[in-house]
Amino acid sequence: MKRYLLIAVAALYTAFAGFTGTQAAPTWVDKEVVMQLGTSSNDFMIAPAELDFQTGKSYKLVITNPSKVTHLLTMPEFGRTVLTAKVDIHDGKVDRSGHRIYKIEVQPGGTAEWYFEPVKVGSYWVMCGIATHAKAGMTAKLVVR
Ligand SMILES: [Cu+2]
Repeated sequence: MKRYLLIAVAALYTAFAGFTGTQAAPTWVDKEVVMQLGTSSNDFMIAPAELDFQTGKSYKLVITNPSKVTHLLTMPEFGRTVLTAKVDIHDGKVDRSGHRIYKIEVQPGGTAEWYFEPVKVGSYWVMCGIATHAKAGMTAKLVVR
């Protein structure tokens, strides 16, 4: 029953998302957050290293890549514990199954906008899925309270 409710909510979000452009955040977005993959001087980091979210709030996560190499935001758990409304990719791609998001690739200079609502409290590690980038420092923690 709970599962059906979640799907219904996700469908509702998708319907609303259809009326919005990609520039301004839809009115149902409670908070816009920016996550940066790498830097313009090619440092291997994710900034900020920790992001806090609250259940029941709608987020627009803007993922940028100012570096000169491709990065692949990889989420073993986080992407399947949130309700995703939509993902807009500008130069990159998304690996998803329905509204479960596993990986978001962002090309150099590209951005991705991920609209979601966290529903499960917890701490989730995310990293760059490109070989050696995570070991070089491209990890971050997403905390849902
Ligand atoms: Cu990377």
